[in-house]
Amino acid sequence: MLGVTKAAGIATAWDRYKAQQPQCGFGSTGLCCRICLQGPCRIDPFGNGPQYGVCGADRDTIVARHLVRMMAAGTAAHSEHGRHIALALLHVGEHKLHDYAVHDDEKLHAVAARLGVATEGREQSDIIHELAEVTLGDYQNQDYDKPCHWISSSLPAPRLKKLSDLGLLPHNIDAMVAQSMSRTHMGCDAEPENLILGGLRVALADLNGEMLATELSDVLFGTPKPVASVANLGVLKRNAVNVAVNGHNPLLSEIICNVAADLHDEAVAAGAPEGINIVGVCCTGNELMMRHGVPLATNYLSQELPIATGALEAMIVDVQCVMPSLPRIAACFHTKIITTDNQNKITGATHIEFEEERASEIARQILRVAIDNFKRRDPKRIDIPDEKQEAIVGFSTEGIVAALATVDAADPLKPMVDNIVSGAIQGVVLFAGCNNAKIQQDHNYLTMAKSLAKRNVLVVATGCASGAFAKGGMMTSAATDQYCGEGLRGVLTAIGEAAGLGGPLPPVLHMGACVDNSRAVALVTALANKLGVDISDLPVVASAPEAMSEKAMAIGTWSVAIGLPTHLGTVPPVVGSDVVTGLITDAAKAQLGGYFIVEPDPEKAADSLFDAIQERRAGLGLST
Ligand code: XCC
Ligand code: SF4
Repeated sequence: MLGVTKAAGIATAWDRYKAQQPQCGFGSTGLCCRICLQGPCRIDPFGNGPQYGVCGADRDTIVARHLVRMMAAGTAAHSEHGRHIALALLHVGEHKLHDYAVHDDEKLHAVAARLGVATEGREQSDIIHELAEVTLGDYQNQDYDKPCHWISSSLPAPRLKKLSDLGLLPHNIDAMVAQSMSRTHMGCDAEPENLILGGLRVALADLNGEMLATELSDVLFGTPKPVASVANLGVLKRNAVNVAVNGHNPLLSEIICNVAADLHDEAVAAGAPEGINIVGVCCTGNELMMRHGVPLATNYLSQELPIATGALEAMIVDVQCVMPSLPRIAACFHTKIITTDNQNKITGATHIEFEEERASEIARQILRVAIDNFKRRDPKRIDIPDEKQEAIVGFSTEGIVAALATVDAADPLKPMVDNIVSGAIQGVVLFAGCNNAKIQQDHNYLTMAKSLAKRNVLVVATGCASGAFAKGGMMTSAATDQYCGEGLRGVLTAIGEAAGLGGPLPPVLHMGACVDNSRAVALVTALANKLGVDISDLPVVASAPEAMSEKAMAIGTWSVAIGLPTHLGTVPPVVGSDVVTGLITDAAKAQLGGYFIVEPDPEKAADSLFDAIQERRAGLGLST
């Protein structure tokens, strides 16, 4: 597709990245401060020029403050998404929303029990109402010593104790975001260590927000279980009205899927014999792919390219990671970009405000814009690449446990634990995070996962990592035979057969969108509890080899806080301060067990993660 855009003289993210070179060295190292109007102040990294900003802030303060602000922004993003879902649940409980209902009563009961909401003999609407109120309490509690409900009912006891002893358990998501902004205001917290502790606390609030967003979405829309899907641009159809959903929040996209079938005849009447074809982009795409097998067109970095096929009638966007360039690209084709959230508009897009109270009606209105747009297609410009990759997806924690239960119904986690102990599975790596224009799209993911799978490391993935692996053919049974070491292949084959998947489990398990990193936490928590150890003892590591967003900084930081060695393949803006770099690596390891590993080279990064897994295995007295 880049050939198409190039021939048409259309600039994409890659062209804009090139035009940005060379990028500013002060910004890259974190040594530029724009926090007050006396700035911007820059610290000379080589020690020759100025070493203090106008106010006297030094390199360590400046780097730490900006890092904390990134974490706060990431936390705000996930937690707003979570609040949106929690409010929807509250309103379902109040019988105000007629287009939504509980789709997973079992999950509702499980979550309610965990959070201390009584269920015995109660109406479902009462349970969800109280569950929503308890959840919203995590945005409202003013007692600093009372930690948020979700996190404190979800992590293993030794980890909670450690975080509590260090004063890191968040009490209120909104307050944590506000405090992060407040302490990093000009003339406030200047001590790098104290700032980073604040950063850890806000990042743990991010985890709390992710947990509630994920699990309440499961209550409303169903908990994912393994399902077959397809990925890459070939999922667009010449003979259908193609509609892409892009962003993160499933509240709208779920309804779009529900009503698409109702409008089938209208699409046919408009000239599209195959009706409406919904495809996903980024994490909205992951949400629909996980729950319903909806095809995924692409992940973050190539989100402009579905437009260049000339066959996309509309791209409906909600929040986060939506490129503001989309309407400019769309103007060169017939595609309509439709924004739907009043806090997330883009110049040049059509805005159709989404309201949960009128969800189906608005979803139909939006789809009719797409149907009506079908006639504006230019048949001569249609160019859909013949690239399509099958993928088995939908491995929520419950989905994984259910697959394991086919091997041992009485004790589902036992086969996994036994295989980790025997060394057939050396460990587990969670791939999360984004694409980044600084890296060839998906390259680090595929390189690292292949390298680790060969060494018998089980891979789970979320967010744009999932998109990379789905497109890259790592979510098929065939990939297990092709890429896994003998031990891992044996285990995945046995489970796949027992679970009736018709072949081995794939080497990479799709756990969902970026908010669904909380699913991976649930999985490692279950493993830690089963073994009676802390998360920091497990041979489990995390990696964001193509990290880009502020959300990825928040996720990476809580991953460190819960005890995981966490790799970043892009260099965060911290290298201007040895003190801050030391805090998030060596000091974090000593205090929390988790720490950052920054390594742009994917082969070397895979080696470092494998070493970290071996260190953990040795710590547990397991064979290495
Ligand atoms: Fe965004 Fe979730 Fe990153 Fe992808 S992975 S670029 S945050 S869409 Ni979460
Ligand atoms: Fe400069 Fe200090 Fe203002 Fe930052 S806060 S811009 S270092 S004067």
